[in-house]
Amino acid sequence: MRLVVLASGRGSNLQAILEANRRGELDVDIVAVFSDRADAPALAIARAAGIAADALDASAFATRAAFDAELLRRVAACSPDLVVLAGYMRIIDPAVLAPWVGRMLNIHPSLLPKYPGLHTHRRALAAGDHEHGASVHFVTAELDGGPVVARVALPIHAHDDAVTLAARLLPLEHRLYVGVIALAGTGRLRWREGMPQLDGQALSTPLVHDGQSSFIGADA
Ligand code: NHR
Ligand code: GAR
Repeated sequence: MRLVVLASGRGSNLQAILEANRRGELDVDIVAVFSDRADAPALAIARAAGIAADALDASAFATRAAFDAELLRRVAACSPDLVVLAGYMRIIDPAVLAPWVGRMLNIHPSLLPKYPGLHTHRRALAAGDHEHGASVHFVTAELDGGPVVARVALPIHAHDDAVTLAARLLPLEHRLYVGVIALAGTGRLRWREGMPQLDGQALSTPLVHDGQSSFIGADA
């Protein structure tokens, strides 16, 4: 499976994907990494791994849609089977996105449908939630609103702040994303008729990841 990764920042999810691939937990061909930020550490991580890495400067485009069209033109030139958003921070224009629906995943740091958008850790704490987590979903026009494939949850501790919570969640995110990409890479997870399918059955309830190495329940 040919994979393209889009990332805006630190790149720890990208790094986790690369390491899982090296360990053989994944068997994907990471063909390119693109960013909307030339200074994204994710680009350096990609280059250090010998992966083509490029940034596009949004200020050089007249409109958001023009930027997205050029970005996805370049992505398309890599012929990916799957595009993975890994800390990608720019909303993609729905019309430009349309042909990619079903071939693009995102990891979002909340238990969707709770807290789409930004500042999820802060919002979960402010709401007094006892549980937080991350979700992997197919990217659709609706921001963080596409079908959720899988989630991982963790308890919120009394003394947590946004920093401690994000730090405890991050390694779980990495394992969740690797787990979902593995399902896609082996062909078990597919997009059929506007819905995710697992092993040929509509995935009507998200899978639950144990935060270690496997999915619980849902037979995956
Ligand atoms: N694009 C579409 N069409 N649909 C989705 O579900 C998307 C998407 C692009 C990115 C990731 C998402 C997340 O996991 C994602 C999902 C950026 C913003 C945002 O508000 C919100 C959600 C996500 C990514 N971005 C601001 C913008 O104007 C910029 C914020 C910033 O640079 O700090 O694009 O959270
Ligand atoms: C991750 O926590 C990811 O869930 C979140 O940003 C971090 C990226 O870290 N994504 C979003 O907030 C998307 N808007 P990374 O760059 O180290 O992978």
